[in-house]
Amino acid sequence: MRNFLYITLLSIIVTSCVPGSEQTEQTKDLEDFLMMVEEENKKNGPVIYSASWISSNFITYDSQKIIADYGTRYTLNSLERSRQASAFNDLATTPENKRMLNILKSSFVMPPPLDEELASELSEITTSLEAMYGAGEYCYEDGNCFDLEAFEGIIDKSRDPDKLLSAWKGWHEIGKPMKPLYLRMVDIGNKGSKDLGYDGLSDLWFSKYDMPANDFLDETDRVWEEVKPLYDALHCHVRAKLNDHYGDEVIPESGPLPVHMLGNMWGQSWSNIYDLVYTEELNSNSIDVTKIIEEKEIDEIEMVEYAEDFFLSIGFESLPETFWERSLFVKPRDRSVVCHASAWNLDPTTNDLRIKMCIEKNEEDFITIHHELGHIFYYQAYNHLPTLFQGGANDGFHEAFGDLLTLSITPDYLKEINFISEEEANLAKEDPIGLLMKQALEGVVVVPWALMLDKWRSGVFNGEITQDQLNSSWWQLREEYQGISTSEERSEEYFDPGAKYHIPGNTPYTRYYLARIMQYQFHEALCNEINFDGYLHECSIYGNKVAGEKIISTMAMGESLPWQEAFENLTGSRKLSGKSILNYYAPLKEWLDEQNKNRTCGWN
Ligand code: X8Z
Ligand code: ZN
Repeated sequence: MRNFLYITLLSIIVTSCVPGSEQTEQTKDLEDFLMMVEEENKKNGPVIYSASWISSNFITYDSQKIIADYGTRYTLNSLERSRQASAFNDLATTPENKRMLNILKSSFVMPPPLDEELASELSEITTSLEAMYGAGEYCYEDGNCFDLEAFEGIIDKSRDPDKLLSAWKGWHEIGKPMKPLYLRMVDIGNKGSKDLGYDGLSDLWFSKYDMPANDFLDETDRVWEEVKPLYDALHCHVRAKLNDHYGDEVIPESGPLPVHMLGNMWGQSWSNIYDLVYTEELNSNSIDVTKIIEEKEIDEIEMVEYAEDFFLSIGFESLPETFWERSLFVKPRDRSVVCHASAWNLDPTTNDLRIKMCIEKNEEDFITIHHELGHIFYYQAYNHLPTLFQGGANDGFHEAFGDLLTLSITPDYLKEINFISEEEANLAKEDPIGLLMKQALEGVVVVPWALMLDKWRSGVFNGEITQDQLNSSWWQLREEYQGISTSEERSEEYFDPGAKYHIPGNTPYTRYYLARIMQYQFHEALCNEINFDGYLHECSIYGNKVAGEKIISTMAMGESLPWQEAFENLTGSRKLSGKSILNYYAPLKEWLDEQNKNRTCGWN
């Protein structure tokens, strides 16, 4: 529960000093205040973003020093503005003003108290954590060093259990030194959140959804209960097929799946083991986008151009020249950068938009590029709004639109952009199970992971997970939600959560859970809107201006209204639901149930 006492007291001070008849003067003060914030945001935002861009693109001693200092000053100023916003609380005369004040008070991720020393300590910690991940590498005794991309080269492709385990363990060494920093950061962040009137970081993080935090968390659990049978069926089938391939020694017939055998460092997407889990004869018809990219010699920038073209086809305006000039598309050979893909809105006034990504020429990154451009076109669609409303309807919306478009990368779409022939498209369509399996290994597999990650974080924030349980609780939750475990005991000496970008990077993760649920609700609603008749997985909105208009008008609302309004604009509903993802995968679920008929499923 939020603590309103601090805010109310300040409001009393302001209102009690001024006689009631001067209400309009106070309202004017509020308007002046919001105008001042707007001017300040326009001036300071681009500078802090530029500093941040440099520090992520060139991880050096100096760049980290500069960003830590800028970060401290920026945060202290934001805290001061938030304190002032609280004082105006009772004076907001319009829903817009109320919402702006609320955004000013709640848009922190890891706030320090309004104290220079603590703010500076926190800023140094968050900067170091991000740099430790970005510049992270593990060196073996023979002097050979591997960074994340090098380890992923093994994890994503190798089928040798020993090599896989060694690569997995190598990368996870990176977490160890993060642990004390992480704990101290949480300590300061909790203090800061309490000063802002929240119960702590967890309350701050989950109070951003236009409903009380507990109601929101109940909603996320309710939807997971809907989706879980689909995940369980997939898990059961994947385990059986991996067991067939590797034998009992590597993949036990029952129990959780070993994380290093799933074709992804975190076991959050299993599409790299598609060929092992879908061995039907028809799988020779499946489309290999990686192979097409290689054969057509499509380079990194051309991959981004294909994604841009999709957005343009549904009515978006093209990206500014500066996007192409200033983005980072290829991993530099000579320096450390934060390679984890991101999309930046550096200066809304000049439409300075960029992505930063170490693109690899494969299917996975082709999908991720669409994800990132979803952010970029969202920025472009709402940059006309006041700065305080320049955000997603909620953070899940911001993650959802790029993913939504990737559901439209159908065989017909690939034919349209000349990736495959008509004959190849028809052959692929003859095997809906193959197409859906490929999608599900990414789109369904990620769901419990995206839910559990912040369950862990929230437990750490509110003290339910204590310092001596950081790693064990992580693996307990991973087993409970995902049915995934490690093949060897991981003691508290390790800090395995630190090996996932969003933990040292302090990026909330529930947004991806929301996105992965909403993207199917959006897709189903748009396919109905355009009167598509057929399997949902064959529906593509490519080139469809009616669907595009729905998306653009929703994006253009930014954060100016409760997210339910934006949701209704797009889907006609105001509620999250797992029904659409179930509808999308219905043929696969039926097939999986048939495959699993004589198998024992589950992992407890
Ligand atoms: O972090 C991302 C994006 C940047 S917002 C690349 N994603 C999550 C992840 O990588 O874990 C997209 C899918 C989930
Ligand atoms: Zn994203």
